[in-house]
Amino acid sequence: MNRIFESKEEFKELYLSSVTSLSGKPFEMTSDFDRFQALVKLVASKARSVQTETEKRVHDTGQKRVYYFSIEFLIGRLLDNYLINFGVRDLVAEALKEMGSNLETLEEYEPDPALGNGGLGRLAACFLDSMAHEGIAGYGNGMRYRYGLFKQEIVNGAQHETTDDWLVHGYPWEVRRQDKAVRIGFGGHVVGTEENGRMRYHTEGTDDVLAVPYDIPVVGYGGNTVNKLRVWSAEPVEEEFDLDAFNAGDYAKAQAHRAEAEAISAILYPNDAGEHGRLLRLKQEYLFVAAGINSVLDTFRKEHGSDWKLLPQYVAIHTNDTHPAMCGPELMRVLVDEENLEWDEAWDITTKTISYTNHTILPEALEKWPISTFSKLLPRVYQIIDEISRRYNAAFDRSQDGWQDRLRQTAILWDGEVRMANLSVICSHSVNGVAKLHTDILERETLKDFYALTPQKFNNKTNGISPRRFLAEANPSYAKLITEAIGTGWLDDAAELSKLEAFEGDPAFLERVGASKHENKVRLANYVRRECGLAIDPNSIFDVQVKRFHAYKRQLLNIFKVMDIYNRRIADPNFRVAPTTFIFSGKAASSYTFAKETIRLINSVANVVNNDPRVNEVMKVCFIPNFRVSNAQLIYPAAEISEQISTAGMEASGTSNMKLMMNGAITLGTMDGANIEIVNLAGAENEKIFGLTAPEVDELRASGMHFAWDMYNADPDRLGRVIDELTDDTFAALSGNFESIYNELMNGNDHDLVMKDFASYVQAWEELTQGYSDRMDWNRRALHNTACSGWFSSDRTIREYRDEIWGA
Ligand code: GLS
Repeated sequence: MNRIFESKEEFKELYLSSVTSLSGKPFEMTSDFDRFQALVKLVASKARSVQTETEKRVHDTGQKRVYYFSIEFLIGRLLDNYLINFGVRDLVAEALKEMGSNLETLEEYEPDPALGNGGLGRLAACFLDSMAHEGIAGYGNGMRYRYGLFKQEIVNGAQHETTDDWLVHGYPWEVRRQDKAVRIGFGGHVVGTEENGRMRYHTEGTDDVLAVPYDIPVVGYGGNTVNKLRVWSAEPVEEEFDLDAFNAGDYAKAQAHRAEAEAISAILYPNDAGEHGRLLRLKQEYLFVAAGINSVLDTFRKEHGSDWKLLPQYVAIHTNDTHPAMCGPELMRVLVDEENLEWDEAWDITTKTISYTNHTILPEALEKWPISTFSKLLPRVYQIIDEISRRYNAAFDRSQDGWQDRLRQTAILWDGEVRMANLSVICSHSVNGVAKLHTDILERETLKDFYALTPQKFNNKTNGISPRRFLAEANPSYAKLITEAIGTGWLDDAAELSKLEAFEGDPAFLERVGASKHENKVRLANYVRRECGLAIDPNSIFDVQVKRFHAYKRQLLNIFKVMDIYNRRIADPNFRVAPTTFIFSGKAASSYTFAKETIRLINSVANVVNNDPRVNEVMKVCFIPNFRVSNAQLIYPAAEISEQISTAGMEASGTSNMKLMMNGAITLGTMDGANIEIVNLAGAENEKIFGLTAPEVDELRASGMHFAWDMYNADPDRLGRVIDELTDDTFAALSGNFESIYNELMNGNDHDLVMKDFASYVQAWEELTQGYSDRMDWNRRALHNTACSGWFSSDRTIREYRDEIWGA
């Protein structure tokens, strides 16, 4: 462990000087905010010294550099994480206490940068953590949005979005690198000139903006590697302040030029399943791709000169979903237009350097852009895409039956659109899915024609999570217990968590597992009281579904279960229910009506249930607003049931399933995404599986059968009742009833199979919760889940990427 402070005394001395020099006040007069700022500055400066050493090591050994391009990074708060990774958390906490401060209080001042929507963005952050831990020279490349994902407030049960002004007090971890700014051109027209018998192209008349990088340190556990995340901000190339307009009182016009440039990095699009046809989104994508490629090549040139053949040997560029799909054409553009390489050589270099991960099979998330928009905004990049497409089509194997259809499915340009997923596959040497089932579906369905053409490109990399953040940091009481039992090795190698299996028969230890869970439930209950003014009982089961709201994730199924249990308990006070708190959290894309109505339904049910003394002994419903990394870290450790109930085949992987498993929750889920791997590792007897399987879902959908009304009629007392309650006034008091959900289900023929899976789901829940009375056995299953969760460490995932894709 490379500790940044040898002793409390050393820390105190450095810290005192940091506080006073930064605030300009005597220590006693400084505020908690001053102290927080100074602490971050101190840790950041230590991190930068290690970064310098890392950089030297990478340079001297000629280590391959991996660049992870992602339009989202959900990094969460960094301070606690970095103190843990540098091995000084306890030392710093004690020293601060002796100096009259509380570490946790100071940590609350850190913004939680919401530069991502959900799983995809958080995965990117876990990967940065693991790359640094594994000693990989791995760098994030993304966007620095002025405003994060909206702040979610609940008003009369409904989601309201307000601005997330996360930079309002500045961001103490970042360093602006004006010297590394890159000029990015949009629009204009392509000009070709002949040079030594060969055409060379450049673009004239572009509208330029400046991409300015900000670097954030990424500290790996063990403290030996500090990498960086580089995020780009858009600014005007030069200040064009219109003084005349200003003097005439037209302040908006005076600043119009700046505002237009800054708009490109103003916001994160609040959707994790595509937001298409928006010119600004395309500009964002090109900005971070072009600026990123420029900075990658700049570093390469300094180390290896212009011997571009060596690029794939020293550089890997990974594209996280299709958002950075322009990496291929942009790299081609630079190599051909600026570095004067022949097309074939440039193509060989490009495809050996780039790899691609697909994160979803939802058709609406496979990005497509109208050719007319694309070619106007990025004329030269479009020409290159057109040439890639022409060559792809020309070389297409026409000897096989059905080649026309295969070509149509895999073409880049089709129907007036640029298909970014196909572009990504064609420009990459590797294409992976994020869980076994997902990769199978890509190979068999979504990308089957590519798989038939180039099966060797395809591989699976099941997602993972950082055990430092989601166990050590989020769950200190459990982490302490684990370390007492098996030592600290699990922080380095999460596979060591399997040593906990030896304690599954130890009643005293299981007692302590339960006590730690209870402590976390109390902590969450306190948060809920503060945030929502709701009292929840830490002695009840905490049943948790936290994730983005989406029809396929079926929060609707979960709340139907709650409605059903409520109805049955009211009808029969002797109906036995294990006392449970049903906890939901998550945001819905601001334009996604169905998802937002589901949130409103949950809050409307909560409003009724929580105020009905007839059921309050046994149930409460709790919606925690504004789900984000920081409150997620309070929720996962408190969970006992992990709701992973997506329609089978739809959730590519899921990662909250892994976070909850590691924290000792039992999965109540369908055979979908990484749930399948959870069951394989921990055994079906330690989880609770229900519902249709992916092949059954396919079959049902393919049959075109209409069953919604049959289901409704077949179960009038329970399912039928729940459906009726969408449109009567049972849950309408808060802000009206739920006609649109009703219509979606009954007229849309239950597309997500909520009604089909309802009976088996509720039954599974009842069976699972009946087991809660045998607390010893419950705790054993919880511990077993933790013991089997080590494989889901993102360290394991990253080692697979390193060995099988990046060759780093
Ligand atoms: C997602 C998937 O929906 C998740 O299942 C997956 O775990 C995550 C990371 O691979 O990627 N795809 C997406 O567009 N948003 C996601 O969270």
